[in-house]
Amino acid sequence: MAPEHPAVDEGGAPVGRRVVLGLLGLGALGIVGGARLQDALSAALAPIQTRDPTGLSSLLPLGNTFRYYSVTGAVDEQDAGEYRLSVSGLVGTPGRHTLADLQAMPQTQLVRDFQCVTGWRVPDVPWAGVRLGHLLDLAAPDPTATAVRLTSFDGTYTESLSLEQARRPDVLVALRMLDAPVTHDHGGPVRLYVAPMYGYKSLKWLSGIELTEEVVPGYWEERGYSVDGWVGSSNGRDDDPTG
Ligand SMILES: Nc1nc2c(c(=O)[nH]1)N[C@H]1C(S)=C(S)[C@@H](COP(=O)(O)O)O[C@H]1N2
Ligand SMILES: [Mo]
Repeated sequence: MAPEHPAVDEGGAPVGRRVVLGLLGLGALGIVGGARLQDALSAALAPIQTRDPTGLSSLLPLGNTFRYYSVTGAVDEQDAGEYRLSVSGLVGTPGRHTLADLQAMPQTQLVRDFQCVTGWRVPDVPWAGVRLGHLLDLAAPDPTATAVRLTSFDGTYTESLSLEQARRPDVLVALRMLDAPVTHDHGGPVRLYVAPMYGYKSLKWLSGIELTEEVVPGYWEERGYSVDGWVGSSNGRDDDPTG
């Protein structure tokens, strides 16, 4: 069985243990009762699975839908007009981009799977946004920079990519997901989408891109996950990355 994310802050967890155990019982019935009961169960659970900081609902027979993850409790919504994305560190030209700035830049669209390391996967998700590489070009990294450190306005989560990974054409500063602006729960107004890697690399509520001398391991990487979170060839890593 796929590993669970290690224990997270359960401050925002509305899925109580009894609820989950009860639903697991229903899930067993669903296997007997067939697909229709599973559909009903998925519908009934929809409000719950959107708030699941523990990842426990991934044990339930929900089908291919996104789970909501946050290592912090509630994250304050960021007004689109107030949003800023800073680009700093070892750069010639630091940046401070508004959402409108980002929307005016060249947009890249991808249709790719999203796969959490705990085992759930959403196939063929439409994504759109600015290539991280484009923002790096604008910032003119110093020759001493080899990596980027990504920070979130949740105040806690961080991620990292080597400069080479960050410049891949399938790594987006995503403004859209599922054919709509990225919702708050999914990390909006702006999140990262690292198509060839597991979900934990796709930092939500993106607020900062910092150029660093070395890779600085991110939140889950400090807790045992691989810094290079490549998904197997199933997610297109070995295919044309622009496709
Ligand atoms: N800021 C922040 N970004 C995050 C996380 C998080 O807890 N906080 N969880 C990561 C993990 S483990 C996954 S699988 C995806 C889940 O994205 P979703 O909540 O849109 O389904 O977000 C990733 N980015
Ligand atoms: Mo994940």
